[in-house]
Amino acid sequence: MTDTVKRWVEEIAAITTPDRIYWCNGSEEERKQLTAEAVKTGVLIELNQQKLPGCYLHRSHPSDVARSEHLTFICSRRKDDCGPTNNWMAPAEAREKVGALFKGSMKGRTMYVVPFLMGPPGSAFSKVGIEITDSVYVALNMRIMTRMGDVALEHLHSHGGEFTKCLHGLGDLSPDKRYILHFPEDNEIWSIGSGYGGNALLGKKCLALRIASSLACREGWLAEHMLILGVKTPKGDTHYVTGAFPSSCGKTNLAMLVPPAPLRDEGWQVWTVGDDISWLRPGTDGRLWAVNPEAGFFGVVPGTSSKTNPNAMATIAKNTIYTNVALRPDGTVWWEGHDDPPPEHALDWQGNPWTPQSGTPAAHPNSRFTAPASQCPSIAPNWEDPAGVPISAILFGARRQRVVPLVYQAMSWQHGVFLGATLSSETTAAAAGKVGLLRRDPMAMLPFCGYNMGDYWGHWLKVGEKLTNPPKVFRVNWFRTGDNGKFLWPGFGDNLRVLAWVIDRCTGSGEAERTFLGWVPTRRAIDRTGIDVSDTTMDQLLHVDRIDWIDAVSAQSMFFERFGERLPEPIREEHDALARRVSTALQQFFYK
Ligand code: OXD
Ligand code: MN
Repeated sequence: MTDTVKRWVEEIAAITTPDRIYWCNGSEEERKQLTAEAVKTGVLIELNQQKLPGCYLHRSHPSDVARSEHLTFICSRRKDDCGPTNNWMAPAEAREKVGALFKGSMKGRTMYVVPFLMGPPGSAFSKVGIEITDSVYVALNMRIMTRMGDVALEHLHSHGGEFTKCLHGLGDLSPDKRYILHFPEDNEIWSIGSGYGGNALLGKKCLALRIASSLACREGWLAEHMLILGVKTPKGDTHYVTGAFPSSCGKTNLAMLVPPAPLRDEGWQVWTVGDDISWLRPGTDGRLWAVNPEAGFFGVVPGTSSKTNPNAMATIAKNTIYTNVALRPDGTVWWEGHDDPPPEHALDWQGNPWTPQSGTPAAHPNSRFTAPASQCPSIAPNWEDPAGVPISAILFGARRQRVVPLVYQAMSWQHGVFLGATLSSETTAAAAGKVGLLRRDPMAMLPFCGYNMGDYWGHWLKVGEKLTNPPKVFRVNWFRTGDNGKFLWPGFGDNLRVLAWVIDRCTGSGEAERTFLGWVPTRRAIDRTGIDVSDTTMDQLLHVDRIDWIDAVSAQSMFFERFGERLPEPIREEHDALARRVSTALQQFFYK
């Protein structure tokens, strides 16, 4: 271990004054010991080991169940570098205010030192972090979500000794003393007052997205909130696709997609590479290459079943930490949308007696599973390839009941960046706050971009300049509803039908019509064999409405205005061009 790591740990121990310091090595022996400790102290509840081997349940504090975006700050030296979509705190103020909360905060507790590697061992993509935490739950989750322990220290030695300092403390868990701070110029993260995944497992959102996006901008790559999957076509070639969707919009389900029977019989197959984060670099061949920096899945539980995601069900059948689900009398777990009907009696996510008549959810809507990626039946054989996988297509997707068609293709990389920049979605339970409101979520990175979002779009454009063979870019929306409020598209496995069109477009076929939005599939371009989607429904799914888009374009203007000078000119041009196309389409409608 380097002296820098040792010195930093000593420095933090002097401030937080733990009773014990424990260095995690990542061994199986250690997992057993930490798990036993967590069970003894009530942090974990052992589940039925016959039915769910290696599985445990954790109940969080009831006020600590989702990411706290309003308490998340970017502490860049200049406020402008943080941009209008992030909360900013001056670094000196942050260190003073939050430093005071860390003082003596680990007294009577154990401080765990968790070295971790994001990305495959030996890969040029990979980065090392060291998390100091007083939560055994965090240490055990980090063991699943990252390559933890000696493997990280070995990478540190052989790759120049640079690492992200990640300091986490539970504090007293009160929301008014909760802060998640990022110091991009110092490669450092401080988080106190929350044990929730996205706030506390610092390798994930804090390092792999906020800090990494800022490093990536300096180093010429991209850190994105994207799943990665591979699609093998009946011809036998495999195409890799990434998809940026806001939290709780189905990234895990799409990444683990099981082909519907008629497509499976034709020879289609889907491989999972990652379900949440992707790090992308231009390759020497002019293509964009991606790795999944994580080693596990921290997925949303409710709605997961053998019908919606059989691969996830198989993945979470063992060695899984469940957080905030319901506990059945036989020591197994249950949640809304589970294969089994509601149990007659259970303990809800807070440990209170629950029956179907209780009128409250048994599992928290943002309850989660933490499970090793290697357990996923569809995990790609090359998911840990240090070189990554070459990307053919990028999808930007979100929840939109109206306005946005099932799928359309951008006309160029620049137009694709504009599609990402204008992504908006109805809010979900993954972040604290109201569910179902429309919010702008560029590239699904609104809560995760570690610097000025205007500069971030500029960086996307620059990366595009390095690609002689860039991925094609698409906007998708599985969530369009009809007049009766029901989803028009079956979704889940049938999304492969849309992916098949996407791949056709990447390989030079696939019927499409040019509209003012971009290339929209013709009614018959998406295979509907074996599903009950009529021509009329397909027309509704693909409909591009001129009046709706007048409103959409003016909402985009208001959003872009917030960036002032930092809005890249090409994005402004794309927006003006869309406005012109919509207005021409409208004139054609009135005067035809
Ligand atoms: C997540 C999130 O946990 O996006 O992946 O909230
Ligand atoms: Mn996510």
